[in-house]
Amino acid sequence: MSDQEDDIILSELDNEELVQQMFDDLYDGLKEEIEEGVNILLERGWQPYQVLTEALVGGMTIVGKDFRDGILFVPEVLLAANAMKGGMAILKPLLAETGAPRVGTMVIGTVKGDIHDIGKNLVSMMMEGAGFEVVDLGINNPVEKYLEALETEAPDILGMSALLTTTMPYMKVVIDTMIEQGKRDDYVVLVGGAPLNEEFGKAIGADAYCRDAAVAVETAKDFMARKHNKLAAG
Ligand code: B1M
Repeated sequence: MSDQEDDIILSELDNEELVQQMFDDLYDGLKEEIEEGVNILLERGWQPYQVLTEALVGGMTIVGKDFRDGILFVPEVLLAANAMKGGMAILKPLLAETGAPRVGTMVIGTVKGDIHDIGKNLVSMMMEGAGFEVVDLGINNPVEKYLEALETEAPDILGMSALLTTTMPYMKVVIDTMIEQGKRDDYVVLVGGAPLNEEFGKAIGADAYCRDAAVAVETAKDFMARKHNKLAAG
């Protein structure tokens, strides 16, 4: 059979088949196919938020699980995240118009003295994939930069990344400054990076250490659910 005969025409699939196909395409990091799938669903009258949650976030959840379980590795996840970003770029302006609910907002950055950003970028993409608004401060962030972003962006979560044993103590500088300024309890602080561990996270006063991007998403969702339950309980 030729390749052409194997080709799947996305527009000929019914909605359920198309969403399943988009899960596969996201898993395989096929950006153009994901963009096409998103456009087809929108043309069929799907709300942008439904496309985001059912097709993209649904697909990314599978990617996240297989990444956590060691079935997928960083390059594949970056490709999947890139495909997802393609779909999200189409939905972003439409979501802003329709005012779809966001899961929450996170400000994230790599700490001062550290220029590693691959892990942080992966966390950002996975968080966006899970419906969070992410404000990425980039690399080499001094405490002032974090505090300024907390002020201007008013996020639910502050995420910090460090890959060096020499830069990870800087996370404590940021948290201590937040305490000094009476702002610590206004945010959930999540930290991550290869040299960290749970004990370190506790010792510096973070709310949680996240081993990888999938754990970061699960932990962030968990904290948001607790926050909403607290608000609902008054
Ligand atoms: Co650097 N480097 N590096 N490096 N580098 C390491 C970290 C190192 C372990 C290599 C080694 O020696 N074996 C070592 C650190 C040793 C130590 O401190 N104990 C090291 C060193 C020494 C250095 C330099 C000092 C080298 C030199 O110049 N002499 C230098 C430092 C520069 C600086 O930052 N000031 C340096 C430079 C670089 C490059 C620029 C070449 C490049 C970075 C490119 C970039 O990021 N754009 C680089 C790289 C690529 C690495 C390794 C090989 C890979 C890091 C990576 O991207 N991993 C790394 C060795 C290693 O880790 N195996 C190494 C993949 C990434 C997906 O994983 O970042 O762990 P990771 O992120 C994970 C989790 O940790 C977690 O989720 C992510 C996804 O699952 N996570 C978070 C991360 N951040 C999070 C934040 C969260 C939540 C979860 O917030 C909520």
